Amino acid sequence: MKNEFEKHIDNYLNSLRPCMITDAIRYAMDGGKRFRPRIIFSIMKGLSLDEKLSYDAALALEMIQTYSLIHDDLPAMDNDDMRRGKPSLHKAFREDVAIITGDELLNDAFKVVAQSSSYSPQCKVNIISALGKYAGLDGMVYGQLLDITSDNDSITIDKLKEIQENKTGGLFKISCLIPMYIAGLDKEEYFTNLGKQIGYIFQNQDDLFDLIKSEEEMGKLHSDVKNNKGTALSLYSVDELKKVIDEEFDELYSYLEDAPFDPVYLKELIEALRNR
Ligand code: GRG
Repeated sequence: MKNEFEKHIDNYLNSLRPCMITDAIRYAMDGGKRFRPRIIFSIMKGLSLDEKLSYDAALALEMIQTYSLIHDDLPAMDNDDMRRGKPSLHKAFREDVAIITGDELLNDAFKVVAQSSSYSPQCKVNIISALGKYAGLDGMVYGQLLDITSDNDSITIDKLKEIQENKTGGLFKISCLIPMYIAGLDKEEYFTNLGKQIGYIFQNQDDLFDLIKSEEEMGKLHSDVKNNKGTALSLYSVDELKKVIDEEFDELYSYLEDAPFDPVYLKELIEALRNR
């Protein structure tokens, strides 16, 4: 049975104009792990807030996550044929349709927050600004630029961390900031650093799994080597990278000791991340 957030996504999908783009959005949104929304819900619980209040912002973030994957899979980017365990959008539909479906998801993400009845005007401005900032040139888009212009031979640890903080950490920063805005807290630095740290771990794990897990388990093809991408495995052996990831988890746990919310729910999610 679908959980409440999945039903919220369905309600959004059912509100869209029936056309090929809507079919493509429905196809692309299906099958994600919803890890970024789940971070939001864990922090909401830790702040003793009803997680439903965050659903529109979480939906917007998941829409931006989905657009980024659609565009990342395009022939001009990673050229991946599989995503979320099925043919990537440009394979299942058409390349031109995939491009504008990504565009539409990005546009509509801002509209979903702007039209939400869950947030005060100031809270909407804060959430929309964070989405624009950290999914854009102060986050994911900048990270993607660094990523597509880096290669296996020229990557350094500093460059790798900069890519991870922006490309992957950008959306995790938003996950952590959304509950902060909803709660009306003023702790931007704490929540941004929390998202950054989760981003490092998530991306290092992704690079590791790209090598050691099967394509079936990953739900996508192993394209980093094919594309001569600079990844953590350009710099570390598998065992070294596992150690780096363990140290990053330790740092995350010690950071959570100063959390301005009850971290018990986020820790549960982080444990699931550790054991995935
Ligand atoms: C900015 C034009 C433009 C395109 C965006 C940033 C980007 C391109 C793509 C990101 C692709 C990527 C592999 C990012 C690293 C983070 C990562 C591992 C994403 C996959 O996230 P999961 O595993 O995926 O949470 P699901 O499908 O579960 O949502």
